[in-house]
Amino acid sequence: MKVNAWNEWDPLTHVVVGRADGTMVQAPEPAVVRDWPEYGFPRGSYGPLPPEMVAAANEQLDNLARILEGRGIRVDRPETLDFARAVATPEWSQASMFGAMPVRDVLLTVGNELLEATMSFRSRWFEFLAYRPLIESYFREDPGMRWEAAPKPRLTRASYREGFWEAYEALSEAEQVALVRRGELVLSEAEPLFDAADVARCGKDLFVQLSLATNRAGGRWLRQHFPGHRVHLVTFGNPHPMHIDATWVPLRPGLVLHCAERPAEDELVQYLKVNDWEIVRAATPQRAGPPPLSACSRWLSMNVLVLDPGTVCVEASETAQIEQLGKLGFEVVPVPFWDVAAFGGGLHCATLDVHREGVLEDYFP
Ligand code: ABU
Repeated sequence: MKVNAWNEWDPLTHVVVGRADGTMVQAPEPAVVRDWPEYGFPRGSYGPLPPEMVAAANEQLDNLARILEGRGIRVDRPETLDFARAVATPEWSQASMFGAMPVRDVLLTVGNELLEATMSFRSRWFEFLAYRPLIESYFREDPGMRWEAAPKPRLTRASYREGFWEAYEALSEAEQVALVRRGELVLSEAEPLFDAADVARCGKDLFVQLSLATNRAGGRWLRQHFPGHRVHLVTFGNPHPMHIDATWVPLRPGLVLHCAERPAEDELVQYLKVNDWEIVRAATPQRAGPPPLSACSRWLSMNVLVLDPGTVCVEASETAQIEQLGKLGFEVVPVPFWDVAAFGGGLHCATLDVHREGVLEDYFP
């Protein structure tokens, strides 16, 4: 058993798949208020996702685990916590936590290192505990593994821009995108904050999205932490950026899938082009809007899990995306996963690479 993964596409041999049990619509907090009145959660209310939704999501997560195991990939699962309980640090308290489905948000594998992200939601401060039994076992099994945790954030009022959401929702989309481009969203720069799912790994290059969960200080911390890498802080024309993996998805050396509704910066596009990378506009999703009770967008259609440079798992109902990837030369493994969306994402979000065969390479020489 070894921890090793340098990019998003090398042959996958060991993975963690999340669990839906106990997931909450988290209580309001400075970073986020999950108001979904149109989906049955009245404004200001919060609580556990309905049991029938949990059962349906777990069925699809278990099925993904079986599919991966059937391909000879070792699959581990986290231990869930009582996410309904209130949590506190000496500086704040929060009425509930969130869940243990989107493993990718919390943990980042870079080479032999497993890094626990800071996270930026109070409801997600303790989420790393769901993965600690696994991380401890990897640390025991692999003497070469490096176990790191980014500085635990304070998440006091100073970590958030006062009155951000009211002011932001009153802006036009163009004005919102201008703030996205400047990296001036809900998070202040008081301390480093990042979610692991804002990082796309391409060997020596790490692309880090500034978002509603990741600030410049978080990007700076990552740059200092990985001195052997080129860490690029990037933005996209998305007024609600939250994790890079439904916007900018490296599929194999020389090929990235991009959500054209969320334009990349010219500098990033040029960086890829001078290195002969192809940027492919992702197929239009089958659905017009986001899934019920989900904080994600319909672009979960491109939240794919690459098994090796020729094989990719795609949500089974996303037929246009399946067809496009087939034409790009991939064997596509269709995986029903839409019932998982409300629990924090798609196939990439729900998984964490523990081991991919391969070594550190420079794909942008
Ligand atoms: N957390 C991944 C999905 C984000 C999005 O829908 O853009």
